Amino acid sequence: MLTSDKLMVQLVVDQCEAHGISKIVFSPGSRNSPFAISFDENPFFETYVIHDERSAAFFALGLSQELKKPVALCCTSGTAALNYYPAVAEAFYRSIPLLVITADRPVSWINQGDGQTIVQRDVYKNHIRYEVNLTDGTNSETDIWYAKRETATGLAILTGKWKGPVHFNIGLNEPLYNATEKGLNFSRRLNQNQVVGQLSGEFCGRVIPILEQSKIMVLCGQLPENKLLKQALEEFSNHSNVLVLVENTSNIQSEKFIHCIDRVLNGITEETNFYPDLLITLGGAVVSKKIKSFLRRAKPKNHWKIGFDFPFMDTYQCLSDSIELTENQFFETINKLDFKRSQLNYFGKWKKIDLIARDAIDTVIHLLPSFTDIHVFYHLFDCLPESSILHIGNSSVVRYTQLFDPIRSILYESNRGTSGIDGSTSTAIGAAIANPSKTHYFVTGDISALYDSNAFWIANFPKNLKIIVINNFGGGIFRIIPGPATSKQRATYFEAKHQQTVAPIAAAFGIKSETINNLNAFIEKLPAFLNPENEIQLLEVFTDAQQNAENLDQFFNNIRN
Ligand SMILES: Cc1ncc(C[n+]2csc(CCOP(=O)(O)OP(=O)(O)O)c2C)c(N)n1
Repeated sequence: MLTSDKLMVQLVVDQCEAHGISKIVFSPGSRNSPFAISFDENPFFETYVIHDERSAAFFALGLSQELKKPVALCCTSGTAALNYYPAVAEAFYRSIPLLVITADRPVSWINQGDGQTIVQRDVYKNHIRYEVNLTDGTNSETDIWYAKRETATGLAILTGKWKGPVHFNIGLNEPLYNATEKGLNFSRRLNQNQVVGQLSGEFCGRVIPILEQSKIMVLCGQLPENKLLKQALEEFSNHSNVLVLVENTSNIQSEKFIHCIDRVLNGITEETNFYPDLLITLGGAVVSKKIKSFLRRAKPKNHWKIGFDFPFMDTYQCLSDSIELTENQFFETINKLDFKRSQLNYFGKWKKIDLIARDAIDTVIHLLPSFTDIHVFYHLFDCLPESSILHIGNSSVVRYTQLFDPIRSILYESNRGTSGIDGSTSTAIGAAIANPSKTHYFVTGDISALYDSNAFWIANFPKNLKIIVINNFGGGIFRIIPGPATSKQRATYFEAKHQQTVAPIAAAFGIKSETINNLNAFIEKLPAFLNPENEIQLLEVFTDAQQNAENLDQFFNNIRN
C-alpha cells in the first residue's frame, strides 16, 4: 500500500485507523495533499471531498451526529482552517467528536511572508477539547514518542466521557506529493479505564427527604435517542411530585412528559404556584428562552446537573450539585432508592394547562388568516412520515416546532450548540448521507438557506433528504421577538428584507425544486412532497411576512384557557 513519505502524516493516519475513525471529510489544498495520498490509498478510509471548509465541517458534524462516532476533517493551511471554526464551536457546545486535522507550514516559516500562512497554533483555543502541534522534520525517536503520545491523548479525549472537537495541526515541508510504500505502523492507544460512577451513600441519604417533599422539575435539553433513559424517566415520573419537561430535540417522548414548554408556560397565570423546589437538568441546549427566564425567577432551592459536559454550567443561577454520571446511571439509582410517594400533584397542575392548550390548537389554527409560518408547521406535524428524521433550522423554525407535540417515531436534530444559521443545510446533508436507510426532512428559513447555499454544491446530494424552505423574505424571527419587532431599524438591519428565492439556486446545482405561495396548494401538495418516492427534493413556500407575527400572537392568546 502506498502512503505519503511524510512520517508525521503516516502517524496521524495510523492513529485514525487504530482509533476507528474511518470517515474523512477532505477539503482540497496543497499543504494537506500528503493526507490526501495517505487517506486515499488506505482502503480502511471513506473520504468525502468538499471545497467550502465551512460547509465541509458542518457536513462532518452531521455525519458524526448521525453515526454517533468520531469523524475527521482535513484542510490546507491559512483561512481554510478558520472556515472550520463555526462547526468546531458547534461541536464543542454539543460535545460532538470532530477530529480537525489542519496542515500548516513548519513553525519556522510562520509570519515570514510565505503564502497561505496564518498562526494556526491555538486557533480554536477557546472551543477545542485538546490541541496537538506536530512538525514533520527530524523524526527522532523522541519526536515519534511525543507525537504518538500526544495524538493518543487527543484521541482519548475526543471520545472520552466529555466528548468534543480535538485539533491536530501538522507543519509540513515541501516537497509534499511524494508517495512511498507503507512500512512501519505508528499507532498507539492510551486506554482510559473509566471507573463506573455511582452516587455516594452520603448523597443518597441526604436527598431522600428532598425527593419526598419537593416539587421536582426534570428539564431535558438536547439528547440523542435513549430508550433506557426514557424508561427510567417514566418510572421516576410515577411520583406525582415529578414533572418532566422535554423538547423535541430531547428525543424522548412520553404521555407522562410535557413536550411543548412555551405553550404550557403561556397558559400559566399565577407563576409562583408552579415554581419547583428541586430542578434536575440533563442533556445539552434548551431551546425555550421562556423556561430559562422562568427558572431564573423561580430560583429553586436545589439544582442538580447530571452529566459530564460543562459540569459547573449554572444556566439557571441556582446550581447546587453537579453529578458526573450518565443520565441512565443517575435515574436508575434514584429509582432504586426507597422514598415515599408524595401527595403533591405537581405534574397534574402542569398537565392540565398543557391539555387545554393542545385541545384548542385545531380550532385556533383554522381561524388564522392568510398563509403564514405557523400554518407550515401545523400541517407538517400532521403528515410527516413515521420513523423519519427531522432536521430543524435555527431562528424561528426551531421555535415553531416546539409548539406542536412531537411525533413519537421521529427523531429531531438541530444545531443548537451555538444556534448559528450558517451550517444547518450542510449538517442535514451529512446526516442524510450517514444514514441512508431513513428519510430525512430539513426545515429552514430563507436567510439560513441562502447563507449555507454552498451545501447544494456537495457532490452526490442525498436522495433521502427533502428540504422545506420557508421564505418570508427576511429574518422573520425579528418580527416576532420583543425588541427588534418595534425597532425603526428592523426591516434593514435585523430582518434584512430581500427579494431572493432559493429554489433557482438549488436548481442550478441539479436539485429538483418546487414553489408554493398559498395555503390550499400547500395542504394539497405537502403529502406528495413528503413521500420518499417523490423526486422533488426542495419545496420553497412563500409565507405572508406581514401576517406572521400577528398569527403567532393570536395563536398564543387563543390557546389559553
Ligand atoms: C451565523 C449567524 N449569523 C447571524 C445570526 C443571527 N440571526 C439569527 S436568526 C437570523 C435570521 C434568520 O432568518 P431565516 O433563516 O430566514 O429564518 P426566520 O427568521 O425567517 O425563521 C439571524 C441573522 C445567527 N444566528 N447565526
